[in-house]
Amino acid sequence: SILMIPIPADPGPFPLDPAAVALVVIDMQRDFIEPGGFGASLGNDVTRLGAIVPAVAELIGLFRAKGWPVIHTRESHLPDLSDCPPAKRLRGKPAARIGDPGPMGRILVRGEPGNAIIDACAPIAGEAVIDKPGKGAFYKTNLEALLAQNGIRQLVFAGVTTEVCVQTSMREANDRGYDCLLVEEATESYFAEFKTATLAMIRAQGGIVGWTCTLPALETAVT
Ligand code: TIU
Repeated sequence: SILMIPIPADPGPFPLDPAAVALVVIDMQRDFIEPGGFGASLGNDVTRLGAIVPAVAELIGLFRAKGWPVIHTRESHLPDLSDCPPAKRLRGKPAARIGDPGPMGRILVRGEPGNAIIDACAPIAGEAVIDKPGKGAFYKTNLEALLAQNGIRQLVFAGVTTEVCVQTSMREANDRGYDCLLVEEATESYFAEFKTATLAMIRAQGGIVGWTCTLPALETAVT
């Protein structure tokens, strides 16, 4: 389209189409970012993730200012855990398993305090919130139908964690034909080296999964 905005990105310019782009903010929920949630129960140092909150909030603000759609996801399970495979609940040696009581309510259960998106990234009226039982945002959700209904063909990704729910969702989107762009400052992992590796593998081979860019590059290009 002649209205396409080239975003300086890797492995080359991302041809952003303002009429077909949406931001997908993955799992910026207390479960992963605050102590006492699912992320901490797995033995992770959750403080690393808090550092990206201002960048994610800024990115959300940019999309809102442009009038471009913002979609939020939450990883969660039904209170009866009927959507939680036993393999997921039983994996590893967590301090508390999915569904167990924790300081922010039952671990990774829909509607519990820990499942809420943190205030700085909270959805506003009109923004879709996708509850997902898996790591990928498309698995057992209505995301694909929602995107089709709104003519969205490009997805800008942010959120946590880079190599788990963000990368899985980006790969699911890539296989479905969406052009995907991951904003570097707006995603984080519990493992610094996994973030670095994920960014590298996404944009390798000519953008085998998609593109990566910096937040200032995106802001400057679209403002
Ligand atoms: N454990 C971990 O790194 N992530 C998750 O379990 N879920 C998301 O990435 N949201």
